[in-house]
Amino acid sequence: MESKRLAGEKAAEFVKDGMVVGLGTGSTVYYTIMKLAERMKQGLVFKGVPTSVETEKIAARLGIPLISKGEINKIDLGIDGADAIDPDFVLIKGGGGALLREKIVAEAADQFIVVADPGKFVPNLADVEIPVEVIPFASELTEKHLKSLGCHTKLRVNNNTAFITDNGNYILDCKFEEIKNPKELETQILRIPGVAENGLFTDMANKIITLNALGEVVILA
Ligand code: ABF
Repeated sequence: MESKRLAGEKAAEFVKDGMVVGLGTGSTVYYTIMKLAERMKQGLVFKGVPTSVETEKIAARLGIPLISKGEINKIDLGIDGADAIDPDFVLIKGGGGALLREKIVAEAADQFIVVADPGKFVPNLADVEIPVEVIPFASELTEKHLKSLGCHTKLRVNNNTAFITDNGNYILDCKFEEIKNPKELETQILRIPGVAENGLFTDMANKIITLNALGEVVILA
């Protein structure tokens, strides 16, 4: 989609020589990664930290140098997509199932830029399911606990079998009737034993790159 390409490519301009860059997952940040590979051929020097096996493969195919696991100490800039963005820039991520590594990278990055087509903006986060990554051990108990927070849960499936994340976990997509305080909800979900991470990203986005009604790229901060 053209809007994804424009937003994604714009973000690549923020990468400077010598940076360690968190490379997100999804169809918008794909264009950022492609643009970065192009800039690399023109002399840009940087290293990437991929947020998923999928992104790792794309980066490796493009010859982008990656920092190995166990050697990730500092991330200068993270760039990633989102499934939903509310008026306070709270994000819901994890539609692609990569939320755990995405949050580790977003949290660690000095700056975090979100690239999103205009369709990702929602007035109310409760309209969107929150993906929750749970470890398979006793996941029924974790699910029961999640339901006690007031949501409907749905085990994510792929080809009639449970979807397995890059970390060997399940995803429960959780639909709340209302979300009054996203920050508090993010913490409440995280406190449940068995939850590895959830897709609410509060207080993380420093910039959002998207398109306005005229189809022009805009940077919201
Ligand atoms: C990733 O990008 C995921 O969290 C999310 O599922 C996806 C966003 O979608 P898109 O493919 O439209 O960029 O960050």
